[in-house]
Amino acid sequence: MSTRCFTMLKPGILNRRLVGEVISRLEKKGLKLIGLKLMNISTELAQEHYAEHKGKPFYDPLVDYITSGPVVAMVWQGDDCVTLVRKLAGSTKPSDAQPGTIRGDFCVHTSNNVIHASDSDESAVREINLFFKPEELIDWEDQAAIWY
Ligand code: 3AN
Repeated sequence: MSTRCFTMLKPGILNRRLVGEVISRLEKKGLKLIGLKLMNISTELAQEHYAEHKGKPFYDPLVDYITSGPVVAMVWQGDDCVTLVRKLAGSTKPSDAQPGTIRGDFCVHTSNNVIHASDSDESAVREINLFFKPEELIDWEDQAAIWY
């Protein structure tokens, strides 16, 4: 079933000029990009996005990190999209992330693990609504859909 995943490239990806590399991995997998924007996140939005982690020791540093520079916010769509994006992203802890995954290849510290991906279809809906207006999403007709 076609589902959506909110995905965010954190500031470290921009600092290190890896935006194209990471988008390319998601695109080549066969997922469909239906929303994309470069944005500065307000502290309020960052806190809301990570509300489930409020009170944990890494919460404030995490909010500081993702508001430290622009992020690339995206919505990807496809069959089992959340599962596929999270597989490509790799484990939360970079030392557990397999080589070949985004976190396995591009980061060392859990606190700066370079990419966010929704962890369920329900989270995806919540996060997409936080970051995108409905008119910012374009569910374009996929002429190559037979491949995906
Ligand atoms: P994921 O992003 O893989 O779904 P979550 O939801 O547990 O993982 O954590 C959200 C974010 O919080 C992670 N991407 C990471 O940046 C940060 N984080 C999680 N656990 C830790 C930790 N133990 N120490 C530092 N930062 C953490």
